[in-house]
Amino acid sequence: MLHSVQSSPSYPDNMQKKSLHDLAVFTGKPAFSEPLHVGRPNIGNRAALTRRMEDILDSRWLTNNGPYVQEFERRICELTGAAHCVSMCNGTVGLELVIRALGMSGEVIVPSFTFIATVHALQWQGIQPVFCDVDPLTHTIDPAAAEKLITPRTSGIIGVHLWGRPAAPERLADLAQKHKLKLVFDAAHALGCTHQGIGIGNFGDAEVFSFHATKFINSFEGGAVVTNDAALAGRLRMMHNFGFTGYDCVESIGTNGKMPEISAAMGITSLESLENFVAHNRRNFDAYAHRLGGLPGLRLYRFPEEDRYNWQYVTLEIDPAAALTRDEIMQMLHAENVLARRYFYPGCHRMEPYRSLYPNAPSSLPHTEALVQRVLSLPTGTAVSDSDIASICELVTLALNNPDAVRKRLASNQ
Ligand code: T4K
Repeated sequence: MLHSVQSSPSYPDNMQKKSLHDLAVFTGKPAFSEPLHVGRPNIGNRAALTRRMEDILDSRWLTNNGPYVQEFERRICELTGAAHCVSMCNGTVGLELVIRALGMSGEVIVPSFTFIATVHALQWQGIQPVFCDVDPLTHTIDPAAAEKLITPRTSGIIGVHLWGRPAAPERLADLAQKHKLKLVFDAAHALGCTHQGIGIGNFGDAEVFSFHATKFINSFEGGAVVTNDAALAGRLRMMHNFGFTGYDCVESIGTNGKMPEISAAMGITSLESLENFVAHNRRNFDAYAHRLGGLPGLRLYRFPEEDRYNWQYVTLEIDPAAALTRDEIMQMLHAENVLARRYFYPGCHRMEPYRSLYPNAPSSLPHTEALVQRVLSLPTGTAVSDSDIASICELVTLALNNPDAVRKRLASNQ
């Protein structure tokens, strides 16, 4: 049975969908009256945020390394265990600045199975991204494949902790050391995660977090570079403030990458609810695992139990030989107002300008090519309740039990 949604009054009672024709791709009403998104922001304690916003307005200190930014950076250091945090206006600028501050140039090895910002941050500064395949089990960069891509022009590697899964930090560090390369981790998904007990934020030369609205800890927009290298942190601090070192004194090229006070206030407020957000995400993950577990051809991307994760992405892998394809399941869910996402389809190498620059890339990325056809991110976060998940899973089950009819109907709807 499809339940009414207690936690979100905007969703009225969901219908019971007993038969195939109750599905919205046939003649049924959508199961959700409003779109259920992947990436609905988590909102912390509103009263605490409002108090902080009043304080910011009262103090008339709105940006430029104000007290809330300093507190936010302190709290990120406490959480990760890393020595330095330089907050940024977003994660993309954090990536661009750390790439520049480390002097990366020529070629940098990077997975294609990531959000486009990881790759754009290189190309934007005239650095050639060299696409590396991923491990099909972890979805993160394959260090053995990365080693084969090293040339005399290679200056660095960017690993991505996709879904919050650490991207082989030791193996990549060994590789970087052996070949004298810089190593950065795009940790946009991995705040609050650990690897062998060590907080993400402590690996490579630096790690970059995102606090975009859709991340489980958000600062509206925001990012941070975290590092144990004091000199690097100093350079980043200068570079994200136009290169200023004091009044009237510019010591390097720079830009405006600063996080404003309002974002830091939201970030601090979000951090205060971190444990609740993780617990909610974990419950959601378990609910999906319980309800989808037995369905043939479906597999939830899982994390090894020994470390800490934030569980902010629920990624379903749909075997191409399953009764319905990933895209058919997605279309069926979209008709029900469940806006599941194909993160990160079609792979950066198949988006411009990379598709034109590197037309042969697909042949060297077999695991990436396969994964982008089979993954589907499902709604989670505090805006998604257990009864929402029960409804989503019932929809998937109903469709998978009637694959031929659903496929035929989808084809005729096009
Ligand atoms: N590296 C990686 C690995 C990343 O995943 C990202 C960002 C970055 C780097 C760059 O960090 P930032 O520069 O962004 O700090 C979203 C986010 O925009 C993007 O930040 C994120 N990754 C990516 C995984 O997801 P889109 O284009 O898929 O969706 P978007 O932003 O339209 O939001 C998704 C859905 O969330 C919407 O359909 C509606 C809902 N939503 C969104 C916003 C912004 C809300 O309900 N409320 C909101 O305020 O990229």
